[in-house]
Amino acid sequence: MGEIPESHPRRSSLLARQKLVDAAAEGLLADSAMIAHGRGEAFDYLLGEQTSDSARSAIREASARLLTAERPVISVNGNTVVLAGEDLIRVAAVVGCPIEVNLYYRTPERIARLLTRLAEQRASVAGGPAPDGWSEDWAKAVSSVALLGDGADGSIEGLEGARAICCTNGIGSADIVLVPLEDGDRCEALVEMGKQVVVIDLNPLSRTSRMATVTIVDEVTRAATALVDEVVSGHAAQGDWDNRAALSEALDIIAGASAGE
Ligand code: PTJ
Repeated sequence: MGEIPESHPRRSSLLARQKLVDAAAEGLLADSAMIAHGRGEAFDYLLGEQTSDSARSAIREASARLLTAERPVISVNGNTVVLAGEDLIRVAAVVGCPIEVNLYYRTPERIARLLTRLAEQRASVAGGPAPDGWSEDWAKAVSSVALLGDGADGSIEGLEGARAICCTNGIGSADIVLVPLEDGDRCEALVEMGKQVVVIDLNPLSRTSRMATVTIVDEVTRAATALVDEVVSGHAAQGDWDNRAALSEALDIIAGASAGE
């Protein structure tokens, strides 16, 4: 793809697409990754391509829950590593939790390639600046982020086949899982196992969005960047979280967009 001018109105969208095109050529993505992304883009367009106040509240709630959990884990798939891997490594460094590569379309080759990509991202983040407000040894915190997914030895109850596979020292023993772009069945199975599930999904109507404990209706790249700020700030939870209300607020934004408000 040629240079995209800084002023191009769809610059960030075009850059994200190019990242996915390159990653697909490198064998990092599922065959249907572009379809999933396209569906996300359509919802993002209707949401105004910005983090809403309601999504910001969900990000704050997610942050508070991750920081107070005993065994938090961040679960990532192909699209997430490519679009938001570095910021999720920053989140993991601040929270002090592992990242597990856990795929819907699981193959050993993709697990290995995504773990390699995450290790490269971790090295780059460790060598870069600490987020504003962080005062401890940044390189040490980042280097301590464990990358799981290889040799997975556990399973998610209630699921069959490759989708059930997970790491016992990751998702298997987690009390809260942050899992962007998740599938509805797996989200439900994790909730059934008594875990809190925080999802990032642009579709407020998806089964995943409706099953999750906290749904961040936002684009994964933007949400991950905002989540870094939140975990560093360390705000407390806001009290009772009403996930249905958060989803209704997202639907109201979409309804307003289609009515030309
Ligand atoms: O890497 P794998 O094998 O785990 O496969 C990953 C995909 C995403 C291909 C797989 O999980 C899949 O098919 O997902 P779905 O069922 O199509 O769901 C994707 C959901 O994520 C949809 O509700 C989209 O609206 C949403 N979505 C897509 N892109 C983004 C997004 N949400 C936030 N940010 C995005 N960039």
